[in-house]
Amino acid sequence: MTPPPSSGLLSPVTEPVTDMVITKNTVTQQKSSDSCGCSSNPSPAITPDQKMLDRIAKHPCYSEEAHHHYARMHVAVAPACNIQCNYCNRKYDCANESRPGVVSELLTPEEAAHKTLVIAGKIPQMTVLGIAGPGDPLANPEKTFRTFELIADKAPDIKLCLSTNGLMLPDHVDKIKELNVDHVTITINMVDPEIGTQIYPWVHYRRKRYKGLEAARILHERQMEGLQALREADILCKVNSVMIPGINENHLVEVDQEIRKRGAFLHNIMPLISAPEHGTHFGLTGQRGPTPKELKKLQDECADSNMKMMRHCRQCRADAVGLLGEDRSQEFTKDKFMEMPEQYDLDLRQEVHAGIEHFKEEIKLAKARVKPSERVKDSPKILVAVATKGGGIVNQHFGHAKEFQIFEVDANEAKFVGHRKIDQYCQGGYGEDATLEFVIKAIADCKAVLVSKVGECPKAELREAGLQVVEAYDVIEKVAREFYDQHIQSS
Ligand code: CLF
Ligand code: SF4
Repeated sequence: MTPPPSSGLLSPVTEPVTDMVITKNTVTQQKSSDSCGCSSNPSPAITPDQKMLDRIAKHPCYSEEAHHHYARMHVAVAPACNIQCNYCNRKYDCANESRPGVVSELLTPEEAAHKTLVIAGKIPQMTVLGIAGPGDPLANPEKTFRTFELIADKAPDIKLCLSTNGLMLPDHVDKIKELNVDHVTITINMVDPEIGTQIYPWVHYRRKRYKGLEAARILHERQMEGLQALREADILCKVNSVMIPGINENHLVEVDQEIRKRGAFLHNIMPLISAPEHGTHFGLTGQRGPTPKELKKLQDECADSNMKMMRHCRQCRADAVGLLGEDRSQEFTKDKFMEMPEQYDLDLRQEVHAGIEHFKEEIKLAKARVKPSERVKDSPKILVAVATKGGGIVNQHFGHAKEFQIFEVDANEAKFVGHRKIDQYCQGGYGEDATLEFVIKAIADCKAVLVSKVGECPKAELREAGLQVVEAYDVIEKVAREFYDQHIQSS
C-alpha cells in the first residue's frame, strides 16, 4: 500500500493547524475486515490483554504504535519541587521529563484549561493532557488537580496523565483515581538508597529537609509505596529512569526487576543529558550521559515480554504540544493561545480518531504482507534510519528531518528502537556541510537511510560514508524489510 502524498492522511499531525482532519471517509482502500479494536467496538471475546491495549491505544507514550498517530500536550502549572536531582537546575523545567535547559511559561489552572480546549479543537488527534512540571505536579497538588478537574469537565475524551518524582504520590492516589487520571509516571533512578545519595542531595518531606542516605531512603520508600498504591488502584504506571553512566547504569537492571515485580506497566530508560551550560551539578562536574549504543544495550537487557520497554521517549518540554517527535509549543505561547477561541468538538474529534484507527489498520495489513509466514531463526540484524513526519510512513525529505527514527530490521520484522536528534540539513535552498557531517556521524551505525527524497549532493556523501540511500513514500516497515532483503542478497 502506498498512501499518496495527496491523500491528506498525514497532514493533520504534520502541517499547520488550520488544515487538518482525518475522517473515516478520507481513508483509501478500506478493508472489509476492518476492525479497529478501539473501545467503542469491543470484541465480545475480549481478553484482559485486549482491554489493556484499548486503554493505551491512543496514548502516544504508553503505545509505540500510537506515537506515530496521536499527539499529547503538557501544561506547565506546577512550579515548585520538593527534592533536588543532580541533573536538574531549578531555572529550567523538571528534567525528569524534559530536556535540560528548557523553560516553559507558567500557567494558572484556568489558563491551562483554556489552552487545552483551544488545542483540542485545532489538533483533534491530541488525545492526552499531561502535567509534568516545570517542578513536580504533586508538590503543587491544588494547581495540578484543579487543572485536571477543569479539563475533565469540559473535554471528557482527553486522557489525563501526570509525571512525578513520587515523594508525595502515596498521599494522592485516591484523588488521582477519583479524577480518572489513568496514567501516572514515577521517575525511579534507584532502588538502593546508597546509589540514591549520588543522585539526590536532599528531599523536603513533611516540612523537614533531609540529606544524604536518609533523604534517599525516604524517597525510595515513598516511590515503592506509591507504585504499589497505583497498582492496587488499577492506575497504569510508567517508570522513567535516567541512565547515569558510572552511577546507576548497571543498577537499572535491578530497578527494572523491582518495578516490574511491583506492577509497573512500562519502563522508560532515558539518557542523562548533561552539559556545563545547563548549570546542573552533573553538568558542572563533567558527568557524561550514555552513548546511543550504551543506552540501547541497557534497554535490550531490560526488555522483557512481560513488561514493555519504552524507546520512543523524546524527553519533551513541560509545555510540549504535538506528536512526540515534533515541537509545536511555539504556535501556542500564552500571548497566542489566550487570543484563540475554544473550539472543542467531541463529534469531530471522534470522527478524526476513527479515521486514524482505520489508517492504522491499513498499516497493519501492509506490515503483515511483508512478514514471512514462518519465523526465520538467527537472521542477522541491521539498523536503518528513517525520515518521517509521522503516520508510520517514510514521508520526509532528508533535508527537512530534525530527527531520524531508528529501526532494527531482520528477516522477520522492522522494530522501532530509538531516535537520533539532528540539526536540519536544508537551510532554505542550500545545505550546510558541517551539518551533513554531524548527521552522518549520528547514524553511522545504520546501513541505510530511508527518505521520501534527497538531493544529489547529500546522497553522494551519504553513499561515500557507507550508507545506502532509499527513496520511497510508503509504510516504514515495508520499505525497511524490502531494503533488508536486497541488502542480505547483495552482501
Ligand atoms: Fe506527558 Fe509523560 Fe504523560 Fe507522556 S510525556 S506526562 S507520559 S503525556 Fe512521553 Fe514526553 Fe517521554 Fe514523558 S515522550 S518525556 S514519556
Ligand atoms: Fe528537578 Fe524534577 Fe528533580 Fe524536581 S523532580 S529536582 S524539578 S528534575
